[in-house]
Amino acid sequence: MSKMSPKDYIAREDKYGAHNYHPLPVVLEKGKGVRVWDVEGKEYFDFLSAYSAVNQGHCHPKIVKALTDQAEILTLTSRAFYNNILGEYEEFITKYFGYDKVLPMNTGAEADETALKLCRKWAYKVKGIKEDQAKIIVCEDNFHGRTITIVSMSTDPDSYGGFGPFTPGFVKIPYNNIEALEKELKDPNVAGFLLEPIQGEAGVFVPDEGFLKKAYDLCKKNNVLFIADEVQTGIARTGKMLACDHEGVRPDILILGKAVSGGVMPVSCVLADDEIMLTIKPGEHGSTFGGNPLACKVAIAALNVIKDEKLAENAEKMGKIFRDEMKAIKSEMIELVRGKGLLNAVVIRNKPGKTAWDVCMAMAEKGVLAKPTHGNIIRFAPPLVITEAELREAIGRIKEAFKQFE
Ligand code: IF1
Repeated sequence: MSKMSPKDYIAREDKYGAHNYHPLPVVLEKGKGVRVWDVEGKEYFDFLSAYSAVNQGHCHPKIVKALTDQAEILTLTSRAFYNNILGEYEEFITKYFGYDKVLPMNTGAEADETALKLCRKWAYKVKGIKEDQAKIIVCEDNFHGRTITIVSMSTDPDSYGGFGPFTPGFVKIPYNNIEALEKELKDPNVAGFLLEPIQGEAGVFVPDEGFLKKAYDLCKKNNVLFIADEVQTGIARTGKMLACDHEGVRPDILILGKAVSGGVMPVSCVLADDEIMLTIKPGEHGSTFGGNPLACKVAIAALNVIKDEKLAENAEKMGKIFRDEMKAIKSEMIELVRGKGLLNAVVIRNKPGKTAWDVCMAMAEKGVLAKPTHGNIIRFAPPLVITEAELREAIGRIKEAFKQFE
């Protein structure tokens, strides 16, 4: 059969795969560092990083080596037995983030679900809320994953529509609204407050300076757990190891995923201290692959890369350059530029033929990959290993793409 064209790859996925995504018509086959190549050999700068899972860059040699070395020794035992790697990882990651214990899972959604279960258990076993009465406060425009319970917390019809009936026990408040939080915290049945320190999917909403600290202090005052979903904002993406670090806030429950593995395989986890973590007893929670030896070795390597290569500092530095350069673009299409570290977004004034999608298609043509969210917001999140030269090269291509619409 002659070499397949991009259209052939797309048609095959369309025929045999569920239609739960609408990807940009780009067919990738290779990735290295900040670059990816399509099946025709065209090179792109990856400015999505698989939604911040590839912070360390595509196929980082140290992470891939950890994978291939362990893959030839032992990949999975299940938790029915002990193994020689899980404890090494548990000690490593709890010391890395400063918590008593870790509960290893695989996807971000599973980690969020785990956090919800821990919060409810803590409510009944420690805070003393009556069984089945625990409430968890969440924010409007949140994104925490795609399970039924998680979409029960969502305010986005695309996320929850047609998937009812929903899990009860969630109270929704506007994001970045201390007064609304203070009001709901008066309810003695509230056990936790779950939030993204920056709302990624909603379009990189950065809350007001001081919001996280005020929210944390209010939760402490009301004996409510502050639960941070850092699946997307964590692992150095926003210029600090965790987005909560910008305000010196230490979440009671910390949820991590994505770049914990550098995008090499699904690895997620929940970190908490003993009072919370030990409310779950043997047999009350688990996962076939959670904490498997392969994932443990990959995660250790991936997290070492973050510190060894000072990727938080680089994200901080490159992010400032990126936002300054984007703000300097004179285009009536650009409504505003916002973000922190290398999690940034450009809000587009959509007009027919001049939408965020059109800009993303034009950027792809120029060799920069990004994708719109909510129709008019383009999220820019390159791997944190990007050098200033690479960043400026990519910015030049982005500017050219915008120029096409003048
Ligand atoms: C999709 C969004 C990003 C997340 C936060 C938990 C999860 C995610 C803060 C769940 C996952 C992914 C999921 C993917 C697209 C992407 C996404 F647009 F959906 F929201 F990044 F912004 N908490 N986000 O961002 O982690 O189970 O996927 O491992 O579902 O389309 P997961």
